[in-house]
Amino acid sequence: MIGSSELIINQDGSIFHLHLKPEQVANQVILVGDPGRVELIAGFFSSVEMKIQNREFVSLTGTYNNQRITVISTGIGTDNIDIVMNELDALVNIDFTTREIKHEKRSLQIIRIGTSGGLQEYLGLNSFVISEKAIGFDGLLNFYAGRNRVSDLDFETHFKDHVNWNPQLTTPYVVNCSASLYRKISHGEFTPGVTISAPGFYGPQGRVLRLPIADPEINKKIESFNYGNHKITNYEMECSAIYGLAALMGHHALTVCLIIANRLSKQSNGDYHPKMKELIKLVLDRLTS
Ligand code: R1P
Repeated sequence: MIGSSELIINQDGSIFHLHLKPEQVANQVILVGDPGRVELIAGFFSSVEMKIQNREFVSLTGTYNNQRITVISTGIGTDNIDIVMNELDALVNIDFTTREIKHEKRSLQIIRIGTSGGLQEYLGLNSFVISEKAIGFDGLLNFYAGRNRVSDLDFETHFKDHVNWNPQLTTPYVVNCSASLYRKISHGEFTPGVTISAPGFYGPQGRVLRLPIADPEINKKIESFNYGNHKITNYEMECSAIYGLAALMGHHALTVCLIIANRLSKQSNGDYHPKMKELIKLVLDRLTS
């Protein structure tokens, strides 16, 4: 039995942060960083059965193409992903009455639709990237047993050697998307890539405003890195933890991002919402086809 300090259930039967109840979670889940993006997605739904908000976590379950989908905003960062993934998994795989892990596990299909900064010249503004792999600069997965089972250790070693990884930083981990979700979503419009999830927006992604960063050459080294035919394509802040925790928990996960800034050309697209709507529609159609 899992104690009430470890799995906190609110008085109404909902889980601590998300405020969701078990029956409110669909098998298909879309995660977004920005709480405002939840309504943008719901705008495509034929019906909405529930919406709930606590802190930055806005959750909504509705129907698209006759299929039930839950949309959740995670806010920014892998620390929030730890909460969202663990609570989602608890909602479907732990019995809230007995507080025991269920024998029969439910496996969710989880797609993150995010925004991101491009790290290759060929990845222009407004392009759609699909993350085949994610490199976690954030360190979250290092806290979990089984981390080495789901991380590509050879890729890790090559990457650390290539960039001369600073040992004062947490070791990066390298995790994969779900092959079945990738096959379902990734054709035509998407550029496949490797995504770095950083534990910050400025220094951890090599941005300098007033503070110099520890390794001013880091983005150049990242840009020139190859592993087989893989190149690192983009920075964002959540994908690594979603892939890593999904792999450990037995869920399927995929991240697609709209490139709203290119770090090499130093350009950004302030008005990315029309393109984001296009990406959302594309993902909803392919997910439910
Ligand atoms: C930073 O501005 C935020 O935008 C990106 C990053 O991953 C981070 O969460 O994604 P979202 O647009 O999904 O929030």
